[in-house]
Order: sequence, then C-alpha cells, then structure tokens
Amino acid sequence: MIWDPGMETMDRARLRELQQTRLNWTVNWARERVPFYEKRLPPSGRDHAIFEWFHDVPFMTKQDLRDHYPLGLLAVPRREVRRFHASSGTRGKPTVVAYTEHDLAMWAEVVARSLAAAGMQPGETLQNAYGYGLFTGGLGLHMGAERLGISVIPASGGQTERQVQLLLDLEPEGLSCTPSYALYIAETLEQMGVDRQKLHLKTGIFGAEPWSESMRRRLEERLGIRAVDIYGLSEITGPGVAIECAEAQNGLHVFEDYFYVEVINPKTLAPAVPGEVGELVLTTLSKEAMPMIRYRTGDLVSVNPDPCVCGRTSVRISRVHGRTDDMLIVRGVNVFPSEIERVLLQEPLLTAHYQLAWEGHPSRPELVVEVEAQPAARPDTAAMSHRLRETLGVHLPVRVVPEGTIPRSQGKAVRVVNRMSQDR
Ligand code: DLL
Repeated sequence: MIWDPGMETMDRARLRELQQTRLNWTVNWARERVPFYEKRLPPSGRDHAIFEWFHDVPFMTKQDLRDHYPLGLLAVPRREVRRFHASSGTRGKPTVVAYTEHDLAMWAEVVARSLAAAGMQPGETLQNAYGYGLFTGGLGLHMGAERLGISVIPASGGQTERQVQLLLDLEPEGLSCTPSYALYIAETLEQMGVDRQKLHLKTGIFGAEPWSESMRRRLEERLGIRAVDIYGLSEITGPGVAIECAEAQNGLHVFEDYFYVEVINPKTLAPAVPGEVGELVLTTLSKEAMPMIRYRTGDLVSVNPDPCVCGRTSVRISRVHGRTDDMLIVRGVNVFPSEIERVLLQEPLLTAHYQLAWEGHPSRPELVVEVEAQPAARPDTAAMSHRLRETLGVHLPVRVVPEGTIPRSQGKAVRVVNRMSQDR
C-alpha cells in the first residue's frame, strides 16, 4: 500500500521543483537563525539558482554537532522544542537532536509511509521492540504506526521471553526491532518450544544496524515473515529516512520530498555515479528545529535511480554496506562486518550469531571470526575460511565457540571486540 501516492509517486521533474523550493526554504531558515550556517552559506538573493551553488556548500559531519553540543545548532527558540533525542554513538560526547511539533509530524508521516511500504495495513498491530528512550527507534516507530492507524505494543527492547508471550497473546502482524534482536527473539521462541504457526506475524521491519541478505533469509524463514530494511539516523530525523518496499525488497526508497540525497566518494568528496558505492550525504528539506545541510552520514551506500515495481518514483539506496568508521583493515585489506556476515551465514550449519575478535599483540593483530554451530553440527571451519578468503580477499581464521557464548543483542549488536594483549 502507498500511504501518500501524491508524494510517493510524484513525477521526477515535479519532485525536483519541490526540492528546489524546499531547499531554498531550508537554506534561508538556517542562515537567518543559526550563526554556524550564516558563516558557511552564501548570502541570500541567489535562491532561483540554488542548484548552481548548493553543491559547493561545505559538508557537515558529526564533529560539527559535537562542537556545538548541546544546542548550538538549534534554529528555533527553546520553548518551541517538543522533544529531544540523542544519538547512540559510543565514542565521545553524545549528540543531541531536537524536534518542533512540525518536525514530529513530518517524522510520523515518513514512518507511516515506511510501515505501509513494508506491507502493514491500518487496523493491524505492531510489536515495537526497538528501545524506547533517547534512541529514536522506539518512539519513532511508535508515532508512525499510530499515524498509519496501527495499534502499537510498545514492548521496547529486552525481556525476550515476554516478547514471545506478547507475540502469542496479542497476535501482532508486525515486529519492529534490530535484525540482531529479531534473531534472538526467534531463538528464544524455539527454545520455549513455541510453534511458529501459532504466531500471526507477517512483516518484520528491521534496521538501525547493518545486516545482510543471508540474515534476511534466515529471519524470514525462522519467523515466517517478509522482512524489510528500514534506515534512518537521529541527526536527520530517526527511522523512516528510507525503507524497502515489500514488493521488490531491493533497495530502500528515500523520501526525497523531505530528504535531499547525495552520494560522494569519501576520499575525494567528488559525487559518485549511480551504482557506485560512496558515502551518503543528506540534507533535510523541511526540518525546523535542527535543519541539516549536506550532512555526511558516514554510511556507505550506492544509489539506484531505476523505476521500481511498487510504483514509487524515489531513488533507492542500497543496503548500508557499513560505516566509514566501522571498516576493519586486516593486513591492508578493507572489510566490513556485514560482508563477513553475508558469507558466513550461507553456511546452514551455523546459528546466525557471530562476533569478530581482534586478538594477538597490537603489533600483529589478528581478526578471528567466532561462530556458533547448530546443535550437534560440525561445520567445516577451514572451508569457511576459504570462502571468506575467496570473497573478501583476506584470510580470516574461523573458530566455533560453544552455543550461547556470543552475547545476544537486544538493540544494536556489537560485532567487533578487542582482545589484544596490552603488554608491550
Ligand atoms: O539507528 C535510527 C533507526 C532506528 C533506524 C530504528 C532504523 C530503525 P541512530 O542511533 O542515530 O539512529 O544511528 C544511526 O545507524 O548512521 C547507520 O550507521 C546505522 N543504521 C541505521 N539504519 C540502518 C540500516 C537509528 N537499515 C546509524 N542498515 C546510521 C544499516 C543502519 N545501518
């Protein structure tokens, strides 16, 4: 179902006009209200030709948010703020984001569109197992579901046996959480001896962390659902910046009437061509409290401008391959945890839990892939290492650890751990 056909299937020439109008609005709004933007944007008066100069505006990064912590980029008087959230970043100072009433309505709107694209219908029920709190996942999905006319079970993350009980008792058609938590829920369901046929689930709305096609197939099978990928980040709004449609499950539609998309080469900063992987750069087109102009997300994607079978006319971004700052360098070769996942999970004898551990001495670090085997299975670790080497071009030892050893995630999974010896 398309929630807002007028916007979501808009002719691209008209969309471009709308983006031009909204970019102008954003630029003026930000320049007049935030000294940071006043310094970096050209003076007003050149609005009619915004696309001629917009691509010369300097990029922003998370560091700009940190430098202006907590509210230096706020573009509205404090009393107009209706909500704060904070990014989940583990490094350095957190970054705080703010929303006006209008911003919250826009956010609910894009999440409503997302849930409809995922295949959910008004009148159905969503069990929302994203964490509620400063993280945008819980409240973001919640508001959007209500906007679409869905009843919400605000389960939040954790208490996994209770999650299973709620799935059985309240019969939701949808489950939203991180893919790693969905896996843990599926595992708990099996451990509790629950017959999957008793569930009413048909849709999984999974995101907030990188995951692979192999993981999708596993989750779909184990939960008896169709799973789609939802993307977003607190700096831009939260979940609902982009989502896959249930029809194609092939790339995430960006809601381009609210978010302007660019992809750049993270080294040269030159624009990437369609299909080329680069860093996603986003500009908000209607946000009042904290507009973001040319924000470098750190997320690596490619853009697909081809029409989609679902009828939406927006461009699609690929799954996030990884973040520029999550890239692992193993003996000079760049690899992302999600690429390792994609290869590993092709092995049916493994559970889908895995972890990557840096071991050895810091002068000669070694990345070990830890996996768990299915009960009584004896996966061939040498063959897995070989497959990883063939696909990723680097040798990674694979170690099978006892079932239950790898920590289960209730939110964003921690894929990489450091066990290097500290002695010199
Ligand atoms: O994770 C918002 C969100 C909540 C998205 C629920 C989807 C579902 P942050 O905590 O600010 O916001 O983290 C944003 O998470 O820059 C990506 O690196 C990563 N991320 C988000 N969605 C995906 C996804 C939320 N579908 C950061 N695939 C982003 C891969 C994702 N990575």
